[in-house]
Amino acid sequence: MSDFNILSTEIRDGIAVVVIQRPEALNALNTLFFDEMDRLIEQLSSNKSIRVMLITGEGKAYAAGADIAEMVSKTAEEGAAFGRRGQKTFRSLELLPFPVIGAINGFALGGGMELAMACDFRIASTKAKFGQPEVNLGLTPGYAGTQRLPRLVGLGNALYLLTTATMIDAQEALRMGLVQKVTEPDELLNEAMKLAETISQKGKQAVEKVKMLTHKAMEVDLETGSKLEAEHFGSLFGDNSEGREGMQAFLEKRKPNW
Ligand code: CO8
Repeated sequence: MSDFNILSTEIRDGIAVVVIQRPEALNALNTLFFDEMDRLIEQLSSNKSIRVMLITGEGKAYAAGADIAEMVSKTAEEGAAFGRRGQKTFRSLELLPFPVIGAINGFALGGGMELAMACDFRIASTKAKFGQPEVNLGLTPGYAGTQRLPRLVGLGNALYLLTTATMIDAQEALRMGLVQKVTEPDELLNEAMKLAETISQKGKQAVEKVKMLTHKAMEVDLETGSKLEAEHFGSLFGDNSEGREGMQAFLEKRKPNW
């Protein structure tokens, strides 16, 4: 993956650690970022050894938004296309079979916060700052921020953040449920790696199914989602199945051999 300019990726024991490296522009998300992220998602989705992905940023930002310099002169059609392009990338990220953890090191603003929200869950450093400042620029979010934010923090919190452009710190983000854990800055990557390692020791198919089913819960009614859960639950049983080995290992007081 050496032909990437903005994204550096290292794969260790099934954990892909991705760092956004454009610190001179606070990791602002430009076309090159989306090109590279699309290619990376394609590569990682076909790599069967990956169990978890982590995304963090270099420097004082996770990502300070879409690249304003690149957006400023766009026409209405170009603006809509730019938004759709980013939405597609973030949706592909969300649809990766394995969990994606956002390790939020600094500013996660606008498109940067939308990237964080497209991760499955988030851990933040005490230096992290979150916000959707688009209305300051006379814009709405364009990468599905208006859609994911209320799902994560509820309608009132979402509208408070979206209409006032208030920037919140990690503790406030924790209180709202936007992030799941807060750490000291120099502990962020260690903590994120620990979570990734914890997940990578579980049944791989079970984790992938849990991810898919839990996302479905946001999209379908209870009955439909429950039916789907029963089918996938059942698919983990039987000879040579992951579930059979996991349950057998419990009964034999040993670690599962997955
Ligand atoms: N785009 C382009 N460049 C940026 C961005 C950005 N989003 N953010 C920071 N930079 C650049 C600055 O221009 C500056 O460059 P230079 O050194 O060449 O002047 C460099 O990064 C460092 O930034 P600052 O000097 O401003 O750093 P400060 O520490 O003083 O301030 C802030 C940090 C508060 C984060 C400040 O940089 C800021 O307010 N940035 C903009 C935040 C913002 O408004 N983000 C939302 C952008 S809009 C968006 O994301 C919409 C997403 C959907 C798009 C859909 C398309 C249709």
